[in-house]
Amino acid sequence: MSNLSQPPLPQEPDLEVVTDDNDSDYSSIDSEIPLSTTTNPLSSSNNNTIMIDSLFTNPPLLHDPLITSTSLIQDETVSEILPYLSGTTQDHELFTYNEFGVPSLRREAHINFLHMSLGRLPGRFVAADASRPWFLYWCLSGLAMLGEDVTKYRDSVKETARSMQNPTGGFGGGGGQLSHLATTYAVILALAIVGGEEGFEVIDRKAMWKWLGELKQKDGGFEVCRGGEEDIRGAYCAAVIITLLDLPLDLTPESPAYNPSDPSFNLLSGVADYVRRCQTYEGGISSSPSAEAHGAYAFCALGCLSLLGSPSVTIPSTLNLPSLLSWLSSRQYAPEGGFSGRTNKLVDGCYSHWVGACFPLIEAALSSSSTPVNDSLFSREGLIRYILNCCQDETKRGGLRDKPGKMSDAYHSCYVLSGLSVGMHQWVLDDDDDGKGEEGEWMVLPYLEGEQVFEAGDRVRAVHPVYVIPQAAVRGMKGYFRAKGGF
Ligand code: FPP
Ligand code: K
Ligand code: ZN
Repeated sequence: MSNLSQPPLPQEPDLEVVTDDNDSDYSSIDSEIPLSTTTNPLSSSNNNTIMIDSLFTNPPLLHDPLITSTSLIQDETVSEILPYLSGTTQDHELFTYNEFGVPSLRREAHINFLHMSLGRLPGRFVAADASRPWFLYWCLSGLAMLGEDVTKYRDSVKETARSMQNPTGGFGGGGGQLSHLATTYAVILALAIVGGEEGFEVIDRKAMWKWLGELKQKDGGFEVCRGGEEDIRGAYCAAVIITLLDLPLDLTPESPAYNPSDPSFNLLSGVADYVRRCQTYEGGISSSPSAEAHGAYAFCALGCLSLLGSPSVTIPSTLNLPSLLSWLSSRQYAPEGGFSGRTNKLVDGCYSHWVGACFPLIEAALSSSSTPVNDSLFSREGLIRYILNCCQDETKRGGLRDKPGKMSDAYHSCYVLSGLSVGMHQWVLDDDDDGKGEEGEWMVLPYLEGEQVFEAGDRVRAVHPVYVIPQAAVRGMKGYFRAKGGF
């Protein structure tokens, strides 16, 4: 069935075959899966061989004999994914494979998909869909990572933002909708990505500052909208908004967090304590104290802490770092190579970002000097294999997806590409903490240690490890509002 430009996988494993005594444990795994294709590129004299470590071509060596609906769906997922990882499914012209059995990035197809997804938006017109700001952000961020110039969207983003802003502060999901921290975060990031002072000037910073004060709670956290739930997304989005817009931190008496006997309590006070209370017994982070740990909230926690001060100070002093790192590491599965969002759940391409992007922040937390951590804390090869082999749409449609069998969408396109960028780069924080909650200078390099299983031309552009937009976009917006000063 294989019609690859590269030779097919060997029928017989040419090195050691790893088998398990108890074959019945694999009863639900498709028997067509190749047992082993381990080849060592250095010792291989056979250039007909595709080099894929057996870690990525075999079911897991350890298999819990307890069969549950959870274990069955996990087994099914593995048997569906293994042929993709071996490069034996995508057998048409849309994919070309290298000697590592990794297909190239379908850059043009993904670019077209994201432009199309943006094109379906009615630009300047008010829309009823509350996730419209998210679509703007996902598409623009994805296009930027793929190297596209998105400045042509300046006017439509500006007008869309204008239609979504409320005079009482913040942005709703569409005209007339209640302001929400998540939609406000997405609109501001979209404005930053396309850039341009006219767009920045749409933001009513004074109303934004007042509104954030109304959302701030005494326990340090933020409600996501007035009268809405308080969770760690709120804390991360608020920290992003405050720092990008260079807002003052003072609270006025209208804020539920205002304390006349402690006038120093401000917008960022108590945020770290709130984040601390979200770490669970598993080591991961939950949406709010006493909920289930999930990767999306781990990123919110680490991103938020990285904006409160130097991550080398704020992260270890707030969280149990060894147990968080253990939990994050447990999110990466083999043979899949990708990450799951929580314990006993399936891999999903979007966690390439939510979990993957935690690692540069953990690295920054671990390094007290600007010496890079050269040993990767996760398998970059596994992540890149999962993304390029399993998360690319296999039709003309383009776009990226959760896993084989799922449709591509803008959300997964954005976060799969962001995860790919994490896998391909190394971040170093030049940590010069001035104690004022200002971040140091993040510097990025291509990650060149170990095996490079992808083609050099497939490297995507890096995005800022905390704001998840291009670094130039962060500098542009921060610089503009810092120079402008007050309201
Ligand atoms: C579970 O979905 C997903 C969650 C519990 C969290 C989702 C939150 C985010 C993706 C982002 C939040 C961040 C910001 C900045 C707004 P599921 O049960 O469908 O998936 P699962 O089985 O993989 O857990
Ligand atoms: K999911
Ligand atoms: Zn997903």
